[in-house]
Amino acid sequence: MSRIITVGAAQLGPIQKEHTRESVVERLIALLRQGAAAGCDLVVFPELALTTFFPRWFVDDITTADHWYERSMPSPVTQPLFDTARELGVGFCLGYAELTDDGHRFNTQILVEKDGSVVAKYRKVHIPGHEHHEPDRPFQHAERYYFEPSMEGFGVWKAFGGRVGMMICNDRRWPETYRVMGLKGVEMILCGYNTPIHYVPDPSQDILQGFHNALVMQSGAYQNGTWVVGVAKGGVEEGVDSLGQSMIVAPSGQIVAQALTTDDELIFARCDLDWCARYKGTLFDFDRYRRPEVYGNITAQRGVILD
Ligand code: CDT
Repeated sequence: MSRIITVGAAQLGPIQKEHTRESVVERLIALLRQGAAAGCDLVVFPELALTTFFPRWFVDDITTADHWYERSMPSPVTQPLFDTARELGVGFCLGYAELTDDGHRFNTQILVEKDGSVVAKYRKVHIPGHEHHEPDRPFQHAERYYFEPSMEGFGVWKAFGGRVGMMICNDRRWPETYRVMGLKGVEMILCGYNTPIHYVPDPSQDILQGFHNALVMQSGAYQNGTWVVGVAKGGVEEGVDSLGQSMIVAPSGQIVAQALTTDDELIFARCDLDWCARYKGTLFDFDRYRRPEVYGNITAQRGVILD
């Protein structure tokens, strides 16, 4: 017996400031239809997939940025995506900026089943970048101004015949992200990202963006015996070049599919969830080999404490 999810990673090319939500939803629907034609059960879209990556601009009054956020999901503009999913019998995962009724702002991702119903919501935990305007930068990365970090942590949900978890962009660089989900038996982690190639605090990392992207997702997959689906919004958006290289990684840590462009592009793979057990039951048999009694620092402290 094998448990197969055919998953599509629906990479997006840039979304410019003047592009309407309606035009973006049309692009998402076109990718969803490609996914259906390829036999996908589930199609994964990037982080903040409905708009340009607006944290690259700072505004003094955050309410003037409210138009970048979604107040409901589905919304009138996104409803056609949900309707198409139900019509095609294909689920999806979508990242967007969320503004709650009580004024909280999250970087959010939802998992939608094949019948168009929302089965899970994840709000980004690791918020990178800066809180204040930094005028000397060529572009801002003010996620810490626009989003609060979620206190809900990392969920794993029974969906698509397996155990599915979610993370968003910078979360993928932190081993704790994968491990918390690994401890909940995750079999497939879905991750949207927007990664500028130019890393302003240390430009020597620019040429390593692709390497680091693969490194963290491949090691997270292998060390936790899980599939990882990483999906970019890539290309030159408002003058900022962003990494593509969307990929589907097996529990072995091997890349089984990778995007070739930085445009709208669907890649897909037939993912056998039972492959996870080969790693979870042997080298990474957590119950047998982990030593939580000596891992206390991991949850007890945030930064480095020197003796
Ligand atoms: N969106 C997001 O989290 N991007 C970060 C960029 C680096 S921090 C400025 C990332 O980890 O890819």
